[in-house]
Amino acid sequence: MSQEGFPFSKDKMSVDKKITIVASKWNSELVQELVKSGIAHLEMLGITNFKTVYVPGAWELVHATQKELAHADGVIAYGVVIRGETTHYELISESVAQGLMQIGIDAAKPIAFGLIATENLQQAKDRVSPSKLNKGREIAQSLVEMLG
Ligand code: RBF
Repeated sequence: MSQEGFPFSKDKMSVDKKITIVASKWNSELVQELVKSGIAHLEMLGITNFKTVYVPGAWELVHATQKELAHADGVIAYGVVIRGETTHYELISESVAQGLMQIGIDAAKPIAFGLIATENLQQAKDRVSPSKLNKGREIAQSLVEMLG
């Protein structure tokens, strides 16, 4: 398998931007790993102007992100969707992806897309784990780079 992720850069990084982390409570143990890794990364970079808000599920990430972008410079949206036996997986993951992209375009502000959508629980665990793919950190870094 090819190496996932991208090389991190601190070029033109601003530490004074206002950031909101929006996280869902579905699959909360996994989402909490994303939140913890994201916060640890922001703090490591010296960023302190952030807060975290929680919503019930991934579907609600869209509305909450829109609300937060009214006053924040950027949003990190974290959630986990694991494929089940219904079509809800596709419905939720695709709708949330499109919703977040549209909101970011309309607001002309960056949103880091942290919806982990996987086939099974093990894949989700590997992606959120700080000792494995550590997507929470990578997604936080994406927002920081886009804020400039
Ligand atoms: N929310 C998630 O964040 N992850 C999921 O895997 C997830 N699966 C769902 C499966 C079904 C069948 C339903 C009805 C909801 C699911 N949700 C999930 C919750 C959804 O994001 C939202 O909170 C609720 O539909 C209420 O609007």
